[in-house]
Amino acid sequence: MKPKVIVYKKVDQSVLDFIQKTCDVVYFEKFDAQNYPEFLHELKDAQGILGSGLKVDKVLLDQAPQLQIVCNTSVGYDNLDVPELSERGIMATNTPEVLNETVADTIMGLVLATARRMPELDQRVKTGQWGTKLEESWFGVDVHHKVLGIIGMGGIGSAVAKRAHFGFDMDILYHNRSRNDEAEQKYGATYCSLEDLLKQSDFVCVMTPLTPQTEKLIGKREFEYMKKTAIFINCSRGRVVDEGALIHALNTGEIQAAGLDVFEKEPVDFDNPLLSMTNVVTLPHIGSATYETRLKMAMLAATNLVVGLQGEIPPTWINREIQVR
Ligand code: 8YV
Repeated sequence: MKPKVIVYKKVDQSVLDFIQKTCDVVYFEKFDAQNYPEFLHELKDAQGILGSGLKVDKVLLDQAPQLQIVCNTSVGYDNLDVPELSERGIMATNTPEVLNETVADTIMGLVLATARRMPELDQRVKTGQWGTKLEESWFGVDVHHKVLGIIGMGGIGSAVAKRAHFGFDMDILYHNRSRNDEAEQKYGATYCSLEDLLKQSDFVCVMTPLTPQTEKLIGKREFEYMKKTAIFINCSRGRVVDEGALIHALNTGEIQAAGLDVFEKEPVDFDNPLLSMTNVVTLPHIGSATYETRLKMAMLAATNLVVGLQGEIPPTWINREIQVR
């Protein structure tokens, strides 16, 4: 008998076909509060689940006695209670690496958009404000030859460093749990303390995963350390930053601008003060959201699922140390 799995995120038909070769699939193309009870019902005898964003914790796992594997279609897995999964002998997998270059493109996009004020000026052009003389008050600041501070030099951080070094002649500072020799050698990145990075960088990019150690890593004191001309970029998780402190720093001119793909609460509330600031460029958490990369992520998650349920080693298995169920 084929194992039963739940796919609770829209995936390409090719991904679904691949999973269906070896599994019985219950597919929630649109997963929301309305069909959540149905999902819980199906979970009772499911051996695997695949999707993203779902909080997989003790409460949910109590309703999934047959579960053997949880496959996130994302690199971040702050939605998973990994110790609880490990305790129960359930495999957890994510989709690292395949999205590095795409997220790095998004980050460089935010760097350029904030520095050159592109969305703001786009609006000015479209609303007929472009007079015969270009106002100096519409000028931006250079990106090339500036100092880029990268907090979290993993795969995505390295892909950003590569772009910044070769494409923009930027000097790269980084702070990370451990030294990244490759980034130092290939992109001339210099390791430094968080405080030094914040004090010296023209652009500060946060790329750490959200963990208990990184929650609100960037708060009041960290914004105070930054240059008044600093541009702050966050494409990791909203909760890595104290959003109140960010709003305060922007309001008081402690920093110059921000480019944000992520927020404390998503979708961000329409009355969030960040949305009415012209020096803040916002995106709806689209870091990895290209057709090509999302397909690669879904296929990697599907491979983890299929391989894991066949008793083999999933390629990107998070809790490898466990005794599987
Ligand atoms: C996705 C992400 O937006 O991979 C991550 O951690 O944040 C993004 O790539 C998200 O998880 C939806 O798949």
